[in-house]
Amino acid sequence: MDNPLRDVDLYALTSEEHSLGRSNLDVVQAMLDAGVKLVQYREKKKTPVQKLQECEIIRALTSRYGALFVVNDDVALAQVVDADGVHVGQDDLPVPAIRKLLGSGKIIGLSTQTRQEAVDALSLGVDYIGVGPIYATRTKEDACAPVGLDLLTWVLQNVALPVVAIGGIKESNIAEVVRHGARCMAMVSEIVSKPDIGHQVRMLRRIMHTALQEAQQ
Ligand code: TZP
Ligand code: MG
Repeated sequence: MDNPLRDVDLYALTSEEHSLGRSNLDVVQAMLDAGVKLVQYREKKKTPVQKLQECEIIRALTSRYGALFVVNDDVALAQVVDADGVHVGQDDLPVPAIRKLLGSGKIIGLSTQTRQEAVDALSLGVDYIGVGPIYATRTKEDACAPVGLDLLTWVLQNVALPVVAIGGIKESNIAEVVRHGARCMAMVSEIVSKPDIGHQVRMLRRIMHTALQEAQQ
């Protein structure tokens, strides 16, 4: 498939426990209103029925806004709500099995933490890879130590797959991540934990674009 991240600068994830008391649905609505083009549903603490109900609504919302919808971890959930794809980690169902279930028309994203994992992703047939955590993060409970910007640069130069940088990315370090080659960045707390999500999304995207223009001069 074409690069699914082609039009995605800011890759936005949900996390209700970090959302200042707001629901995932309210947060996603605000993200979409502000121009987010990809939402990943990442929710570790709800029941299957709650997740299904939320994902059905988020599927409808993202379709209305022309945004992509990716479900974290749960392939069956992605299938049943007709999400655009799934994002999985190294310990989830293996990518070839997921491809068998979803077929070629859906997006499969895979988290990678090492050069080897990123290289191996090529032959697995994923559509994009996550690289991170770039910086320290407290959002993911089992996050490994930061992999750093050097891994990001290496992967961008050596692995022919679309890349999303993730982990500890914030207003204050976006420009640095852009200078290391990233064109797509995933954020959780820097979006969902801010009082005005619309304002925050617009500000983060503006900083990305300014940094990109400077990097290209
Ligand atoms: N995978 C690697 S780091 C991370 C995930 C899901 C969490 C990123 O959260 P934040 O708040 O943007 O650091
Ligand atoms: Mg996972």
